[in-house]
Amino acid sequence: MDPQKFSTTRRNFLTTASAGGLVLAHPARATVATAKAPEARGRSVAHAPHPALEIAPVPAPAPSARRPESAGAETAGGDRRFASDYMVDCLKALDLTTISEIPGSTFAALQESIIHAAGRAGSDISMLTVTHEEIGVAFAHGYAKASGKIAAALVHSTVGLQHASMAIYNAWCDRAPVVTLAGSLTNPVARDGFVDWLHSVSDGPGLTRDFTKFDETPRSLPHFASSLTRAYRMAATPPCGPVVLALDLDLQEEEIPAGTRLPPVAKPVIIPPQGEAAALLEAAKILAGAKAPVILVDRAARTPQGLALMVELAELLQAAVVDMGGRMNFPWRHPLNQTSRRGAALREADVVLALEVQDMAGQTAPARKARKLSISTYDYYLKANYQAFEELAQPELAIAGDAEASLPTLIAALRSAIPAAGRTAIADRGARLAAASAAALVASRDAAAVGWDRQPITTARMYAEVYDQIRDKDWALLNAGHFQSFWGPQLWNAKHYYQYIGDSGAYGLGYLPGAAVGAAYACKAEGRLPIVFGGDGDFMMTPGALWTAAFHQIPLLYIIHNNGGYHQEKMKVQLQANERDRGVTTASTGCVLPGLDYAVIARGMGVAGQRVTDPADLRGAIKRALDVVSRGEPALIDVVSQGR
Ligand SMILES: Cc1ncc(C[n+]2csc(CCOP(=O)(O)OP(=O)(O)O)c2C)c(N)n1
Repeated sequence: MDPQKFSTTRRNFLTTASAGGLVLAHPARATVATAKAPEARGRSVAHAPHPALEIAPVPAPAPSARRPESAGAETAGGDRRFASDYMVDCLKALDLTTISEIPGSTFAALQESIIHAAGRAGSDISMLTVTHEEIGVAFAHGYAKASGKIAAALVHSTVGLQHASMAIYNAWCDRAPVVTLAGSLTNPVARDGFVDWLHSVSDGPGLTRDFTKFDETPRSLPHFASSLTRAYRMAATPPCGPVVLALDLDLQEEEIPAGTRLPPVAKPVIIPPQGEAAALLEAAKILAGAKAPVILVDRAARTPQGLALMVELAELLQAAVVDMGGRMNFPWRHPLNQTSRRGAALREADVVLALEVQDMAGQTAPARKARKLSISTYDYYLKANYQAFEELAQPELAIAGDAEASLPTLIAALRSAIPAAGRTAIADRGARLAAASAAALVASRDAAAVGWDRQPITTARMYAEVYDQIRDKDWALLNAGHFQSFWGPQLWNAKHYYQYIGDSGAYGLGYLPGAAVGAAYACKAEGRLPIVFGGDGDFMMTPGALWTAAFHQIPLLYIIHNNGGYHQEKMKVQLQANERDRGVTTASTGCVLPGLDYAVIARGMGVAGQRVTDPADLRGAIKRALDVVSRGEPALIDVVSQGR
């Protein structure tokens, strides 16, 4: 980050914050004066204040008493070094330089060191303020998937980590590498008053241990260096996942005596585990002899190379590909992509190769007669308590290994396993699949046109209108579209790895706003146009994420799919009511969110917000929003739309 920008932004923020404080001070004073006096004396509010209840204005300090605003990074520190400065050096050595935070006293020393380091010339540290720890971790989650790099989330001990825990669980289920650094006050003697006790825990990461790959509470700086390196390596090694380190405030604050030698930290080389070679050879033989093979993929392509390998495998076999959408696994308009005719493709299958499919038993259920093979790291990842591992699947070959890392060996084996005589049949299969996917596209487009002019606006029109204006730009879609009937994969044409990042993992609402802003931050570095379609229910869990986008000037087009409530759950209550024959008219109770204006909420946070109710107004609103985004700022359109 530009150090000049960092300090300027902070200065601006301080100025704005104190101005806001003055504005707020007056209504607060009026409340005290009017709430008590009229009740006591039965007089009107306007003339009532009792002199004793008046709060005298605070006099402004004389100019000489004001601290110079520039006192900070440039002047602090001198030659003195503190443990938290070394911690920052370690973060830098591991490229953990994108950091989300909401302040907490338990990591104040580390925060100060980050500010100090970020303020130095040539620093590449970016610390972004978030408004909720759940947003901070979701930010790092989205950032990791969009950038291929790891971000750190700083959270306060106990209360911060508890807020963060839902987002850590999403990252766990989504196999996303996130490093959470939680403050900690493990030494009771060092606790400064009763709140410190409330915010202390003897084993902080125990809160999240069921859904992290690794955690530790380092006791010394050499221990910190090894903990952080191990945490990084564990997070980044497939199956990737979240890790938590608790950093004791005592340790952060220690001064490092001059001449102390501390261990250097180096970024580890990550080598993913490949499936066993003989088993991959066996899988290749089975696939080479298949009449109707289907490749079922979920979190299979971890990198752009993974996407290329997936295409190579599918084309070699001319196999149908059914993409569950955990990552950008396969180009959406590739003729072999059969995702929109998933059921039919699986019912026709005689062999299914599942690549990093979490719910293999459920997802392959339609392929009742098929031989089933899997390559996956999921068996390395299980924990006993959380049931994210899904129903037990028993494929004929369950190859434990990272699918992407195993593909080169599988592809090489397939090249020799496919008999020359079988090539024509394979080509014919490809032609049939191409015709089927072309027909599916026509069907999708026809379906999207249904109710085109209806109000509330259809979700299909929402996606189609946006795509119409961004198709030639370098766009990235940051949501999966589960709650909008998957119009993205049906109508849009994502072909690059970065154009789609998958979804939350645990279906824990509140993921998308933070993750979208984190992913958008990664897109900003690449000059890409990030777009997200998020539910109103999901948005209301973590709306403060928008403020981070506005404050840190992160361009993002946020479309709110405003169907007026928790439609997914409303349908379930309706179903219950139907089954019990009690009528569905009251089934909205508890499932609606009326009276919200997301454009106003957005504007209140500094984001250009518009509301659209008439489909004819969509085009203009999208154009105006894109103009804002092209200037480097976020924009939101609240689209009053159909349930799905
Ligand atoms: C943290 C959390 N709480 C509750 C739920 C249950 N839940 C699943 S979908 C849903 C409604 C989502 O509403 P919205 O984002 O507006 O999407 P819609 O269903 O309306 O399309 C709820 C409450 C959840 N998945 N996660």
